[in-house]
Amino acid sequence: MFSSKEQFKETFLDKLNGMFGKSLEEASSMDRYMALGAAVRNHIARKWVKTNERYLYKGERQVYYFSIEFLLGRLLGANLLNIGIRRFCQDALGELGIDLNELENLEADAGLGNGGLGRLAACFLDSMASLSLPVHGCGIRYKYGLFEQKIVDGYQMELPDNWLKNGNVWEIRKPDKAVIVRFYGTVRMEARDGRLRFIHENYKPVLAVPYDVPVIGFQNQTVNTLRLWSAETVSAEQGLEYSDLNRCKRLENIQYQYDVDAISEILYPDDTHYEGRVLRLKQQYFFVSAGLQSIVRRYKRKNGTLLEFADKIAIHINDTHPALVIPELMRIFIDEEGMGWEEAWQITVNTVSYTNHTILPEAMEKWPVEIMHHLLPRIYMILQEINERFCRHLWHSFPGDWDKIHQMAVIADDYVHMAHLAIAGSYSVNGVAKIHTEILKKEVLKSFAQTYPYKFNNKTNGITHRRWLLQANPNLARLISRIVGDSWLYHPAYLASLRRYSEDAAFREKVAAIKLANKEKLARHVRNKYGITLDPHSLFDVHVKRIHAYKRQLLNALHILDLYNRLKENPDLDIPPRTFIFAGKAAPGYYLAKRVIKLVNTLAAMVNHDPRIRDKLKVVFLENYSVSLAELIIPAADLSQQISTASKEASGTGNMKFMLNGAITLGTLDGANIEIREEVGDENIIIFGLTADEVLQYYQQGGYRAWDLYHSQPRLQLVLDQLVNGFLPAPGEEFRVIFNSLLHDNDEFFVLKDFFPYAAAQETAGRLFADRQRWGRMAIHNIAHAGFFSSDRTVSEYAVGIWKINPVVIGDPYMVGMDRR
Ligand code: 26W
Repeated sequence: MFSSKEQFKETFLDKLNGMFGKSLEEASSMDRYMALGAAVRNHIARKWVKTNERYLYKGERQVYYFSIEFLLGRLLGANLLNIGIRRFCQDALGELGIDLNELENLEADAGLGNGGLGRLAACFLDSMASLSLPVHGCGIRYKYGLFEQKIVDGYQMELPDNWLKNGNVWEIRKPDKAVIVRFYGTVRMEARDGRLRFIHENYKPVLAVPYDVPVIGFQNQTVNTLRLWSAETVSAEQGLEYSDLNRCKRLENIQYQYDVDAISEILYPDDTHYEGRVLRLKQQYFFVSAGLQSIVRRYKRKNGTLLEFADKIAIHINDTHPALVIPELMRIFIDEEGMGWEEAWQITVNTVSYTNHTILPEAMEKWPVEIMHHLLPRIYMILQEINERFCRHLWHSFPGDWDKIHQMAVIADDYVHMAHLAIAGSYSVNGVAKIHTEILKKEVLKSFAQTYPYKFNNKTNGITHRRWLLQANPNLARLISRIVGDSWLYHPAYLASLRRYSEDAAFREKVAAIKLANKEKLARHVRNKYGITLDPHSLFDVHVKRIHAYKRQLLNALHILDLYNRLKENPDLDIPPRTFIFAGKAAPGYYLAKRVIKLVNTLAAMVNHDPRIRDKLKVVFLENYSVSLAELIIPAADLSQQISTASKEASGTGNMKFMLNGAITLGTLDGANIEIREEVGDENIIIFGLTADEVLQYYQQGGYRAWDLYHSQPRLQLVLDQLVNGFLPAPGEEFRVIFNSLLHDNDEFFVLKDFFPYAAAQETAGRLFADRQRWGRMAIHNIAHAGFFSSDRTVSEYAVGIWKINPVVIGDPYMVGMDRR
């Protein structure tokens, strides 16, 4: 801890002088931000080292969480809060005439993720460190994060996200811990000492260099590590074997450099359609192999043998993207450690656990055998062996049922099926919300659940309440702590003690005042950036998330058009003034999603400029949705739109962030919405639309008849016609594809089918909002019941139910000697 403000200021100024050779007056804001970051990093350095020592000496099981995405956002504010010195720094910097908020806003978001899956990994890191759990992250240090979205003339444009251009104060490069990952080449078999050896030759070596980022627990002694790997060319200094060096020389140098750089260059911006691109597979194997090599190396240094590996190490894979951990572990055990197949397999299966995040068939990863074979020849051999043994095993469960075995195979029809690999090669498979896990067990992975019922389990997602309430909504956090104390920060379930305050009118007023201030802050941002004036007293109706057909931004848009029509027909229509707020990125190649963005922007242009309805409706699309923008938007929301086609959204986590900030959910019975309803009760959530069972039933029947609805519902017909009859201020055929997806392609996502139930739910929302006392009660109920959705709860469930690990804390008898050092 800094002993005084004076000492802190001295440290900060020393950093500024040392790093930039500048005085306070000369230093730019960016210099100041960097100096502050470096001071904070130094401040926790000792704790970081001590945490690792503790883990080492204690010798209990450690977990490695492998994820191809970590959507961290900014770190300065979160780190200061977790260390417990944010206030202190703010005051001390204030005395130097520096605004801490300004410095915090200079930090580039670490946007190393697309959406839910990546942000979940980031929330988990925070909870794992805060619960003193020995879990480390393993991922890729992308040079470019998720693209920056610009809206030009209503269309999405993608710009590179050069987030490292000013450097990254939070990372430490560890070149001495680099390892070599091998691609391409051939495998030679050789009998030596009575054993068959596999020798990988003529491969292209890539140097994987780790960058470690500290993950600071909330006001405890834990600093865990997120290790991100960066790809570099191998050179003589790296102490390469002679043969490797020779090989590099033989390679076309420029091409080699280019190929290597590409590996950790960009994050794939598509989280909906898997793409069988070689580069993506390279990325996956790159961080998997690097991570495992460093884990095994470290383990062996401590333990000598690998006999107890599965007792001491757990590897968790976040979706199937890191599923190559399974054959790669087998390769290391067999080829490098000389183990037999059976023993290696047993250790591997007992080490790996897997989370599934989606049931969308187009997102299920499968790799063409050809690509796998060419890029990773030895891994492919192992996959073939895994497949053969797995199919033989299935034969016992389903004797004679070739169809079933074919359906379940790891390799079939010239593809490697990654989910099948992940299930066969792990001891635990979990879904991310109750309904999602049920659908996995009963539909998508039914045969697997029959074969391995003991592997399947549910772990409903969660979010870190520290970032999403304490940090994003400091005034609400302070109010809560004043009323019920601050133990909710450590035990989020204690938020429940707020429940009875929903009946306290004075408290409701305070909560409402904070909400209003948050809305004013967002309105200021919108005004400064877009020149659009929002009424902070209007209902802020918010739909922010990736743009995807199943998330149904289109349903929201069509309803706005319908509302506009009705308002024009009857300007006295009794609805509270509403501000529709959208944000979200579409995958660059996702044509339909991009048209939906254009549609929303077209509606905004039309509605916002119509003097007749101006004060009743506003529509804004905020560009470049990111963690930082979410932190601004979510605390300002009244209504949280979670309107996916039932069965399609595995869980959703935005829904949880909104309720924690006192927004009311308007949603379908999908993902975690179902559990939110269970927590808050029917009267504190607005539910509408088809259920998952109904949707699945329709699919079995080949859908419903969208045209019938069109012909029988004039209101709907009008809206649909307006998409294509020149009514909207956009080029002629602009929205024909949307029209066609609804009518000619028969509305795969039930937008029209759910339209009237949705409109009715929206009316209910408006009515409830108009009753401010009622709405205030609902808001408080939502906050009070959000504790369950803290990632502290989720991560504890993983720790107990899957990983079987305990917190590692100071004060444990084992540690006494060490703590005194
Ligand atoms: C293109 C390959 C691909 C496929 C799927 C890339 C990324 C994915 C992810 C699994 C998509 C994703 O982010 N899924 C979301 O995961 C969240 C965390 O569990 C859930 O809350 C969301 O419902 C789910 O869509």
